[in-house]
Amino acid sequence: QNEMSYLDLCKHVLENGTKKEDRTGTGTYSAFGYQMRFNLQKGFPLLTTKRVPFRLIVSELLWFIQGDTNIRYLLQHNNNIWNEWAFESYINSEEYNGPDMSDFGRRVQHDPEFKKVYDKEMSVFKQRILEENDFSERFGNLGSVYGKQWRDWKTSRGETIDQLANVINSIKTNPDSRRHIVTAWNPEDVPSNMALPPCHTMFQFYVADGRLSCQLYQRSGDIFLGVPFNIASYALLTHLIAHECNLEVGEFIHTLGDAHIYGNHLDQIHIQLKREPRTLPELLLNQDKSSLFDFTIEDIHLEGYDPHSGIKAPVAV
Ligand code: UFP
Repeated sequence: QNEMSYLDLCKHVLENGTKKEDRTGTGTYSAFGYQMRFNLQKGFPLLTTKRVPFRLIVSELLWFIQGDTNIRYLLQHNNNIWNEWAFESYINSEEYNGPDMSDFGRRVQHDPEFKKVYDKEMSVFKQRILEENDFSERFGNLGSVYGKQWRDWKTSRGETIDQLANVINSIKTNPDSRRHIVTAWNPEDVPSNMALPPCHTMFQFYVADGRLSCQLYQRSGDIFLGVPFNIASYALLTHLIAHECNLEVGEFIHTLGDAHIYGNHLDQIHIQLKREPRTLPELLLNQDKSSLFDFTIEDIHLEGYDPHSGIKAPVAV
């Protein structure tokens, strides 16, 4: 069962993880270097031991694939996962003259009065991103995040490289190549131009027996909140590229650097580990489209997703 490899990761870190302080001040249990394998022929690896919001994964991935770095598209699809990063640059700009929002990520979790003020400012911010072109250009853009590095990597000579189109081309024309790589880690852009230095730093494709496999190296993984998203996102990317290249799907191999469980996610992980995994869903892609660059949200469906209920947990910021 594919889901066991995720549940085994949770157990591994609970049993062998070291107590480690981290950037966010939350504290983690962490292990270094771990690998999970998901056979994509045996169902789509969206966890069933808790509900994972697939529509957010789809819109975020299509946003990356389009090379888009502006949160407007995400907001148009009711996806709020990148809002805080854009909001941060707005409140630090001269344009912002509302109430003090410093350290908002932590304060919203502990101060209900502040949360009300924050929610109001955030909702005004979102509205303006959606409605005002000029505002959205200035404050909706996250800079050198995944979409930029995948599709529009700037070279020192001022040219750009479309890594994603190139890798698809090389899979089609030279499947045996050992160089099917896309990297998001651009040392020149880390950390100054980036809202968040990329967590999924690079991935490689591999073709054998008519099947496309993908391996991701993720430098840092929040096992409870981030990793379930990351697994599904790369599984979906592998399906989309296999579809375009007329290949079957093979495996998704997920290699983690610092694999950590935050101290305030322990109860949640224990609840999840008591649950029995169910049959994985199947992914259905619109067969009338071939290129992943033409795919929209409506072209991607899941069938048979019947998970246990979602489990809430605070995000470390
Ligand atoms: N994180 C993930 N997956 C992601 C993402 C972030 O697990 O796709 F964008 C987590 C990992 C870590 C935090 O807990 O976010 C990033 O912090 P740092 O840059 O200090 O590793």
